[in-house]
Amino acid sequence: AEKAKWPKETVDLWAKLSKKEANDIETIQRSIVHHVTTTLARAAYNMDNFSAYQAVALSTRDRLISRWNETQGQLSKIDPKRVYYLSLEFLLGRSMDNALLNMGLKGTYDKSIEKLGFNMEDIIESEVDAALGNGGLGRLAACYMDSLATLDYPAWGYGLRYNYGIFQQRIVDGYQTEYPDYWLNFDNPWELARLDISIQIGFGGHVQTTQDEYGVTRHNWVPGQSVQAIAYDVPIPGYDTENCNNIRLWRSKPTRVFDLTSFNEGNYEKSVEDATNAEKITSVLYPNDNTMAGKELRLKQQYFWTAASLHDIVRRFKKSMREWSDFPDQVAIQLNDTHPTLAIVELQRLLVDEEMLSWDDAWEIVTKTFAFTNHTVLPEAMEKWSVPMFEYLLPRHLQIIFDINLFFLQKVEKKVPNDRGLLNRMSIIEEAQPQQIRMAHLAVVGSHKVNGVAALHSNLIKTTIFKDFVEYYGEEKFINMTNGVTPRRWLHQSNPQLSALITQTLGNDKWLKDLSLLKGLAAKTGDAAFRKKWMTIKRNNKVRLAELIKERCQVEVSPDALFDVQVKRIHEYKRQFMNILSVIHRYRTIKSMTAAQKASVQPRVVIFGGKAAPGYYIAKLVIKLINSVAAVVNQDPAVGDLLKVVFIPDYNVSVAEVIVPASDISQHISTAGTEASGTSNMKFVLNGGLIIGTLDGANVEILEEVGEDNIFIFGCMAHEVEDIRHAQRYRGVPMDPALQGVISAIEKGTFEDPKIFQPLISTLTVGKDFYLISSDFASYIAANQQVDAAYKKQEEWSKKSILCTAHMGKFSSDRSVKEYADEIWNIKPYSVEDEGHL
Ligand code: T68
Repeated sequence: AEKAKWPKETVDLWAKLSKKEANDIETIQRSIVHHVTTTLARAAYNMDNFSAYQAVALSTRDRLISRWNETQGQLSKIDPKRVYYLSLEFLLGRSMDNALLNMGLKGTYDKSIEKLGFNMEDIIESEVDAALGNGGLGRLAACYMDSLATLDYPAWGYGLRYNYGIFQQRIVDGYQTEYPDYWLNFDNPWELARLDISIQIGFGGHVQTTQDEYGVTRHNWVPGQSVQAIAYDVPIPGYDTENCNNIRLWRSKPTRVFDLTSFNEGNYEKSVEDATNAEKITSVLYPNDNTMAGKELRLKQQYFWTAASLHDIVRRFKKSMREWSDFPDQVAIQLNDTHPTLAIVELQRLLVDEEMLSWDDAWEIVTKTFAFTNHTVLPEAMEKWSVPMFEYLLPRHLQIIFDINLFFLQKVEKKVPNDRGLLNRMSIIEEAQPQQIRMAHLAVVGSHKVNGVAALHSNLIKTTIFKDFVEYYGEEKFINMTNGVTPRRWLHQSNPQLSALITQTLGNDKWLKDLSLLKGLAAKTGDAAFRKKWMTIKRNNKVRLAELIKERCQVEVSPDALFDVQVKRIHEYKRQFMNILSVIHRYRTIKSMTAAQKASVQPRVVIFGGKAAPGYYIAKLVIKLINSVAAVVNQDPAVGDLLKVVFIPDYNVSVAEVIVPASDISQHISTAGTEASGTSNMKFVLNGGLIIGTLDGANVEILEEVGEDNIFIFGCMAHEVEDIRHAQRYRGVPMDPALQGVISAIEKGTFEDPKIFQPLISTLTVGKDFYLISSDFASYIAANQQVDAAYKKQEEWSKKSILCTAHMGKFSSDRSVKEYADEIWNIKPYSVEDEGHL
């Protein structure tokens, strides 16, 4: 029906009925009960916490979707330049609490629910995490979406709707075991299925080459199979704004057309098999972080997702009837790592093969549109695809990549003649057997800006993996965008007491949208009453974490001990191994003490958490070692409360929300130069936790902000690493004696059968210790002793804690996102008006 053709009374009726629902307690209660009795078909007498959660979630969802609809409606009229954030991972965690807080409805809902006989804190626990990510990269995307919405930027995320998120981790006999995370089991109220939005995606087949009427060679890709992409939209509400952005996640479905071909040929089984294969594409998130799996299905995921997203973006652009040359003025696309790099090739293909633009015109549009974020320098994480496999799946795209490479290398040759070595190093194609496509090179060549994620990392990539490219393109293309985290989730939501104290102290809650205002807290370090409140809140958060530890690990820990936390993916470069080795050292030291000496030991609870990639043998052994050490230490009467060790199973976003506010000290101890940024370091310090860390990633900038009195730094620096490795390999460096003692203890069987840990210990033997545990060990132990000593002076410690929070303004993702908007995307905020109706 067209509005223009309707009689006035129909138009008025629609206007009247599409008024937004009011947000008073009674209206909210009605909407909850309405969902209980209709959507859920339940009654008050057969409600439990889970159904209460469902009803409240559905009521929240109604309000979210109204905002989403209003925002998207207004935006499509205005049609401003938008940014599209392409990420294979969005690690959102739970949505309900966050949505209510961001929409300003938490208080009203709390009261509404209480009167209906339920408690908000309890029902929140019924929500499963949306765990569509591995770690930092996926969580960063989620924080950026929160900031983009809060700052009123017109932004969409594009990703995949995996049926299975990151696996669930259980610990069996000390070992990690993996279980599928079928998070959609109980329906997902935080998405909106757009069954009307479906896009055909091709694979395989061949390329037809023809001459057009002007004698120009035209290429036409004829795919051999196709699947459908169905859109699912996830509304992302901003904080303290009506604006509500969108993450569009694609789900794969069989195409009916192709089913029918097989079906009509009488090949029913084949048509069912094709259908199952189509569904497989978005079935599972690959569980690796900082490593490249190289599986065909992963490449299919990448193409499926980038093709669907680009098709959608191009369709939206075409509605505006603008010239193609305006495309980069309407569209900015950010590539979250190399995973979406095929989007560059797909846009070039659409423009040249389907829209008939010249190669050069198309390429100019492409390179003005894309920008690329690099998250790692680890060689094992660099994406490469074998040419034969690629050709089989995407024959036309391979031709385009070879052409991009040819034209690029011709320009390099022109600028720097006769340097075969240079051409080899810079080529998008690696001359291996078989040839490999280097996705990072393709991403650099196809983008106008390349950024690292912390100052140190951004400098490092300019002198290592992208050195030749910096010389060719010039410095301006390679910039730094230091990561950030959203203070809404990582302080306001996860640490409500601290948030309230800060708001009370600063006189208002403006700091939640301008985190630099936290510096106002620095003046309060001299106020003993304030310090007391500050530390009481920390202790309350530690009590909450102690309860979680009791429940999940069956270990009692004292909230008066120093809580020492290392939670992150388990990876050799992050050196959880070094941490547990230092714990063994601590254990041995305590065991050797007299009762009098023990009296002066600072009690410590060492808390680990994190998942290892299922195929990463050494990382899984580290988990086993931690659990074996915990088993011995925790029941040793000679140690008692002086040392406890726990491994919290199934670390995820919602567990992090309990852990982060409760830490006294957290560990960010990667070998210098290996952790691109880290983002949990920012979250811990924001919550008044100090950190012990190396001069790596964003630790360097955190040190700059909080000052050296409020952070514990140790270990070698990034520029020293190569020399140390060289010396170890060729000169032989004796192992640190303390470390030698620890290894002997393991080898003597202090913690289970030492044979189990032999492969782990071998990673340390001289010449192999790639992550420099041995050379950093002594300074690590010393730094930990400084932590103990500092923690004993509680008054001083409370001042440090306050100053930490006070100096974290820089690390808001609002700051990061604004820098991206100004320096890369060239987009402006657009404020949605609350029109009160749709
Ligand atoms: C992380 N990378 C960096 N990768 O390790 C971390 N990898 O230093 C940084 O703070 C964070 O990105 C945000 O910039 C990852 O998390 C992955 O998870 C990943 C996933 C798939 C393939 C490779």
